[in-house]
Amino acid sequence: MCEKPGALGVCFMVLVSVKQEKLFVPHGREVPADVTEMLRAMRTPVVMSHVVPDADALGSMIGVALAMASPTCVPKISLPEGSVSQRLRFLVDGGPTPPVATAEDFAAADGFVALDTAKKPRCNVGPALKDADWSSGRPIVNIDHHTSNTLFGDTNWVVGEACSTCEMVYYMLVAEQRPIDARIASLLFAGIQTDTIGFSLPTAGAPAFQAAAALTAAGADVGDLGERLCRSQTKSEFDLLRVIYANTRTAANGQLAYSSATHDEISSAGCTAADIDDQINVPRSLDGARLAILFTEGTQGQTRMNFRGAGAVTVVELAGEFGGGGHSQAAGAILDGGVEEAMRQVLPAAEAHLKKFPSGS
Ligand SMILES: [Mn+2]
Repeated sequence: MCEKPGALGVCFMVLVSVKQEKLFVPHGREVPADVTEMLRAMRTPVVMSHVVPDADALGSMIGVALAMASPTCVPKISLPEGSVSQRLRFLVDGGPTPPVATAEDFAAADGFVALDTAKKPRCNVGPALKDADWSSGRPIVNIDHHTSNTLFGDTNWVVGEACSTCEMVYYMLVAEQRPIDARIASLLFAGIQTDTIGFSLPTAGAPAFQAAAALTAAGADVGDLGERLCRSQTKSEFDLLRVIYANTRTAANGQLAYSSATHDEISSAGCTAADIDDQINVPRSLDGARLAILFTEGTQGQTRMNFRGAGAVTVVELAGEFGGGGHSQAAGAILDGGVEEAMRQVLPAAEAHLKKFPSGS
């Protein structure tokens, strides 16, 4: 292409302009001006995500905190002891991560950034602050892609069509012309990769692939992330999966698939509440299942339900019946009591809910 020495300069310019051209924000992913302004005004923010943080929560939280850090802004992250799963620990430890906020940091913060969190009580602020008015009048910027988001921030940027919060954060950094280094690229890629289950959900639209391609070009370590996220089960996670497979049942002619793990089963496997998340994919993967539910008693006396819908079946309304929320086809809720009790309440409601979606839809 560039055999003539004189053509080198031209070639270089073409490459540079192509690179710049690629970095555009697609329609529907524009960050509102008040979000940008509020973030810019913060000097000592605490950046947080949801309880039982997944890769999207951790990636967007650490990514935003790293991107905000400057000589005039010192962000801390909210990550209470024991809240990160064994599998995702590497996202926190695998590179520079802003310091974890102490109680003093919460008190001294001049604002808060909540990522991937649908409602304020789900913010991962730890047991001491959970029921307290931890923001007490200071601004909250709320950035999320859950359709059930309650808009609890002082400014809210919620894009239900975005595949992940990490996708939104990527476009925010592009709009802001903030540099994206390899660490931030890997964190954001991890959220996009996992929230789309390896780019296999309908939420993986062109903006997701565009962001993923640019993050790969910016240094996201796709192979390492794949190895750690998809092919690195610890023995205890593996043992828990064995339980989930063994406990899987079907109802409604196979259209409803569900499984469970009691508190004893979870701790006997060597796992904790923090390790429960994508095991819902076990009942969800059964051929013919249009609605999948996972019941887990990670915290003694509380049963968490993960709901997934396939085809035309949405589940956010079903989760809402039990005080939960989420995305249209991936949602959750928590009930007091053990697994058996939760099943008694939820399974009949799930069968009734399924009837709203004629088979074949
Ligand atoms: Mn998410």
